[in-house]
Amino acid sequence: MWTSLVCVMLVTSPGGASLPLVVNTWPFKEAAAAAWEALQSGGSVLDAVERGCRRCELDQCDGSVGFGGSPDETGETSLDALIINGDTMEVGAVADLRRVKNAIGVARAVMERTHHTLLVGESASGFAEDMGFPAEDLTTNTSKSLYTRWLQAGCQPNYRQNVVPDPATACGPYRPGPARTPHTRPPPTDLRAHDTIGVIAISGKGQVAAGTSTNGANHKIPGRVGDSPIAGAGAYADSSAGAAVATGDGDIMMRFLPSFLAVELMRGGAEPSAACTAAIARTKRHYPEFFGAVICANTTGHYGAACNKLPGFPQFSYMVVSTETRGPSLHTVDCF
Ligand code: SD4
Repeated sequence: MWTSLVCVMLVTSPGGASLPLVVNTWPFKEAAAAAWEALQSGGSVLDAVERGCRRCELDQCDGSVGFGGSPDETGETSLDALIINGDTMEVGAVADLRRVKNAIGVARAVMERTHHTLLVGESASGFAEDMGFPAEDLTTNTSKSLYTRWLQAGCQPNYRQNVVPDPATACGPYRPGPARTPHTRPPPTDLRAHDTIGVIAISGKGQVAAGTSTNGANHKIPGRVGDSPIAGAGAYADSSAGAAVATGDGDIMMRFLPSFLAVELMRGGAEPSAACTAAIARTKRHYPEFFGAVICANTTGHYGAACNKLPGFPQFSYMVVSTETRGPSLHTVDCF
């Protein structure tokens, strides 16, 4: 990932104000460029969000987006994605999508070709195929070898607790264990396994859209859905305020709707950096060691980000594109 960044301008100062604007999570420069190009060629903010997320799905950004990453307990990759139109408050999302690579495209089809908001699992795949998305195997040599190594390591790490056999040492199948004790084991900490693409696009007229795409958490239990396809959790957008997108440990973050919270704070007048900080602080109050970051932008073109400081995660990087940046620019924020 880092080798692709050598040509990227590094900016550490807080965000200026310029519209149109694209902001996305992590140093995913090609995604930023794709979203910006969509806007520059006359596309809508939804097109920009879709193109940015799609770029990462095709590039398999960090192995955390698109096919061939984050195999579940059975070795299969499944995808979560969401798109939200901040003008109309229409939302489309898919979760636990299987055998279809273009998760953000399917999310947009849910938004534009149904009256629903979220489709999941095999039925979402069936919908996608009906809408013309090809069914393909999402497994790659990389995901196969990740899965094989996990099996050889006794299925470690995993997301089970209070079951037998002891999930800290053994593979399943698991049965319910003795009386439930909350948080008996810490969740797996694999910072590299959490690099969801989240894109915010704001037009020159202040139209706002946001979206996400991810293959979720490595070695998740089949059926697990993260924060990314949940409106208000993984992303939120409202053209009367702004947008926010989240990345990190979705099992924790989705409990606090950080993207919704940040947008509501911006609506109340908070600067984007302050809104993001408050969203992280809310989660941190309950889970001081959660892994996560939020990026925020408002309708005047200001932007910012915040992240929870952990060993190995002192700073968070994100991309910004506007007419002022002369191409995708890499920004960093110190976590707190
Ligand atoms: C999830 N939040 O499924 C996603 C994963 C991620 O950056 O990386 N987000 O929990």
